[in-house]
Amino acid sequence: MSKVNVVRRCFSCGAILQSGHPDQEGYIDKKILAEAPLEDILLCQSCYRDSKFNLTPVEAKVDPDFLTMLQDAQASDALIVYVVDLFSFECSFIKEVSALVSHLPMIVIANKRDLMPAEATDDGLKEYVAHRFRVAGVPLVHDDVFLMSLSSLSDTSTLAQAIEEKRRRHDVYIIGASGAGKSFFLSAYLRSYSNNSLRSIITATYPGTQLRVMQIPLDSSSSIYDTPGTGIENSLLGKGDALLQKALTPLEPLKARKYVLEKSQALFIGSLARIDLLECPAKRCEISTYFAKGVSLKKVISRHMDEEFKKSLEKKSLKPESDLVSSLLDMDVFDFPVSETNRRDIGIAGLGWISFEGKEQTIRLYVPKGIGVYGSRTKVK
Ligand SMILES: Nc1nc2c(ncn2[C@@H]2O[C@H](COP(=O)(O)OP(=O)(O)OP(=O)(O)O)[C@@H](O)[C@H]2O)c(=O)[nH]1
Ligand SMILES: [Mg+2]
Repeated sequence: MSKVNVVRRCFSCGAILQSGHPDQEGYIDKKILAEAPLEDILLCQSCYRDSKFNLTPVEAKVDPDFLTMLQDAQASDALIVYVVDLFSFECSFIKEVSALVSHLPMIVIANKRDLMPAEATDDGLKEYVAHRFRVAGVPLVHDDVFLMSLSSLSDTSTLAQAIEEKRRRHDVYIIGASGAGKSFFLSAYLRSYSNNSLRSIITATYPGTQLRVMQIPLDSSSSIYDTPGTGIENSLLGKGDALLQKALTPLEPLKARKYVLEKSQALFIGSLARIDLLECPAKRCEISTYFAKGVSLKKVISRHMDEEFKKSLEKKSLKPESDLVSSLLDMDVFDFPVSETNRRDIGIAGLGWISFEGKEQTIRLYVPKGIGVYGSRTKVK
């Protein structure tokens, strides 16, 4: 048989890659096309320039009105009560928001404690949350973090007292990503609230913006504001239909499902995501995975991983499946070269995370386009 050349396609747009015509579809630098190993993912120059690939994990967008409101909070030296969801933690961070609130007094409510695995400790979780805020530029300490399970009628009196002390008679803004638990907090807070002002609780448009906020008077001149949640369009919990949301939302404490991966092996996460162990100098990598029960996981050993993934999508064998992903072209790809040697997490916004000992691995993550990913120190020690 005569020689056959493999035709390579752009991973993002599918165009056949070529180096002869820079003005035509599928153009890529000659050297890259000639020298890139066959298993490497390649992008044509146009897709690469469009930043469709692997540049920075996506952050949620923020409504400019929200920033206007936070400027008010800043001007009045208000207390920020920042509600975060411990399960879907990553959506909480938006650079512009962190920048505006970083110098304000702050209390963080780390909600949905009930969903954390049995091995998670209160101290470990508080330290994790404080650390992640510090990395985002907000100087938070362990004692500013309150762990709560607000959907189970928690006692919020200690929290209410901390808010009262820390606000120094200034306004209070409850902020956080959509679905983090702000309204649940407010309901709990209102159970022991008494209105000592002459003003009523109102829901109104915040001055100078289109935002609808609930304003609860605290005294004659200050109030607490329940503000609209910031966007979670970079989270799987902000995408897809109700069935998908149901499958992804844990209803009970997460239980670690453990796997051992060797170099070039992969873990398929439902029909939504995939983790490949590209490099592993220590030969094997033990990982604990934390996903809702309804998310099927499958360890895959194959020389043709893309083919296997395609077959798995076609067979719809792994749950949940979603029309967000019908082929690899619907996915963003991120590589995590792990240089740290402590216990690490790599996670996918709204889906869950894996945890492992850092040992110079390189981990490749495939996620639906537009979904945020992160790597950090571990949440559960
Ligand atoms: N497991 C668990 N779920 C919770 C907890 N608190 C709230 N939820 C769930 O999280 C969802 C969102 O809670 P909300 O209080 O409405 O969230 P929010 O921050 O006000 O959301 P937006 O108003 O959209 O910004 C609800 O479906 C609750 O059932 C909790 O402590 N544990
Ligand atoms: Mg709400």
